[in-house]
Amino acid sequence: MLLTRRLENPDPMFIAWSSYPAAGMPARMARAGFDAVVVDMQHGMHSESSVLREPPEILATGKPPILRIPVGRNDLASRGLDAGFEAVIAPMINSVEDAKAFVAAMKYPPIGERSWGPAQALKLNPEHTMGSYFKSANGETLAIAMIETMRAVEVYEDILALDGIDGLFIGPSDLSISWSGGKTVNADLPDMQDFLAEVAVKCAEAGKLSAIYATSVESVVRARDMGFRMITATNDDLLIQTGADSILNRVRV
Ligand code: 3PY
Ligand code: MG
Repeated sequence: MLLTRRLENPDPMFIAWSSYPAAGMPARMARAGFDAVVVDMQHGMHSESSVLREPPEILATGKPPILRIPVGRNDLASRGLDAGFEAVIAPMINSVEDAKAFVAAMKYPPIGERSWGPAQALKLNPEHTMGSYFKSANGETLAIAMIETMRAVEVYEDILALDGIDGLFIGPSDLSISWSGGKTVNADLPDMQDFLAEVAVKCAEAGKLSAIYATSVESVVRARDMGFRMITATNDDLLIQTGADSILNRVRV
């Protein structure tokens, strides 16, 4: 599948994030050059029906589709894989128990309890028969756990070590709220930076994916230099605003 093949290349992936369920827009961002597109059901405005139509459109651009589910909605994780998403990001994985429940939905036995029925995924990956998809799906579709609270910071190495967890994704805004004891929300909080660099190293040592959400070009560069393999470079909302600002600031006197 596209994502596991792309990850054989050590260059970091700079990905886009889709919040608006506008027909054609996630694929448009993929065509703009990003290495993958995340369709966001946690804070984005996507619904179940808008999300499920995205995998064929994004895959048609040659880029992998990734889904972020709402907190605890592991039913949507396996449904997303059945629809052809190649990875699922689960927010607020705060304990090994949370991670195990996520893995159960994402992986076929013996690792998990994913139920059989990858109807659209099979059609989107014609190289697979039912048998070969069943054999390879656990390795080719990625379960990515978000680390974004102090509870998660305390146990993140145990979550990372769990069979079936393929990578960690840092949510720096939520993490900053928890890190500061609820005093601030600041995705660039200086106190967190050593921890973020440590996560990138631990993931590399474990042979698993390190990923992070970045909110500016500066924070993308910082994450890249820390060694993160997958970095959210922008989202649809920010793309429109930065495009508008760069035009309007030049033409308005
Ligand atoms: C966070 O920064 O908390 C996120 O979840 C990014 O999407
Ligand atoms: Mg978050």
